[in-house]
Amino acid sequence: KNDASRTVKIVLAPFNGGQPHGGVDLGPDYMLKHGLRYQIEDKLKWKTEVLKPLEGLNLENLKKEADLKEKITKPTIKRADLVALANKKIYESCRDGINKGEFQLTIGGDHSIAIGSVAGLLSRHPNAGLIWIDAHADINTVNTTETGNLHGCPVSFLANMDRKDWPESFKWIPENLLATDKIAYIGLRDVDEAEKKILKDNNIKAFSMYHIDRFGINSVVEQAIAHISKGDKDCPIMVSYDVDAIDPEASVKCTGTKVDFGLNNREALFLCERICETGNVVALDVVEVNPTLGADEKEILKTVAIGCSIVRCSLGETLL
Ligand code: NNH
Ligand code: MN
Ligand code: MN
Ligand code: MN
Repeated sequence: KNDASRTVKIVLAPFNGGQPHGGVDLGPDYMLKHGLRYQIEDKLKWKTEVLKPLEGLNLENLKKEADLKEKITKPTIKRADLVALANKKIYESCRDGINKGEFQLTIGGDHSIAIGSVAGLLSRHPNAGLIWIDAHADINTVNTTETGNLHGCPVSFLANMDRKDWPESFKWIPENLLATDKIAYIGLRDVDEAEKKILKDNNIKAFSMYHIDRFGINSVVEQAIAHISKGDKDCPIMVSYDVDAIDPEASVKCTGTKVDFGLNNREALFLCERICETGNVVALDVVEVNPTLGADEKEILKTVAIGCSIVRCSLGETLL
């Protein structure tokens, strides 16, 4: 919390295999080049250390091999073994390379990397609640996905849904990891029919853009925190932040699946500020920054900059 020895472990997850676009693997590079590490150390006075769980893997080669094979086999989920392998590395790195008092910051990469980051965080904080900020629910199972893109499925793996139908390569994921009543969504506006049924059947707390308009962002975040904390004022909180939650016109044009009418810039950062203010936030993912999808430098800079702002606000920059 307000401890002088606080350290951010920055986990780099430059992985793009969970969706069709190249370039989202450049998210970590761009955010670091934008000065993220300096901002955290110099402005916010946290120590930083960088972990690179994917360093040994030739991801582009592995992806090519998988795609070549899948041209013939046409599986319902794409590059499953590759996504499973990368996430196992991220999981192990988060589990073994980070101490309980340290802040886990994972920079993606596409949102499939949250399988590893959330599983890793829960290995240290099994009672943590998860706030998933996204235009999408990312809770398709291996059986419901329409696209086969695994960045649309991480929550179903974390919550152990349809486990019997998982490829063997995902079975490293612990079984009783995340209860569905420890999840709250904020920002939803493009949810598949099957996902709506999953949310409903499991009674999962989900705040869409409608709820933000109806109740305001302050009430929504308060309700989300209360829901996942279940009366424990010290309940650890993890935030998994997909930048496509933010409105494309407001700032986020460089992301693979833009959806109109999202969070404005203040709502986007207020969420981080308020969650930080609880003193309980232990981990953050920032995912789906894709610098190659910008029309010009200005668009790229805007997306990368708000990605960095999400981190700083989550670490307390704007709290007086
Ligand atoms: N629901 C869709 C799918 O399963 C879209 C997911 N895309 C995302 N998620 N960007 O955050 O493929
Ligand atoms: Mn997502
Ligand atoms: Mn999304
Ligand atoms: Mn859709």
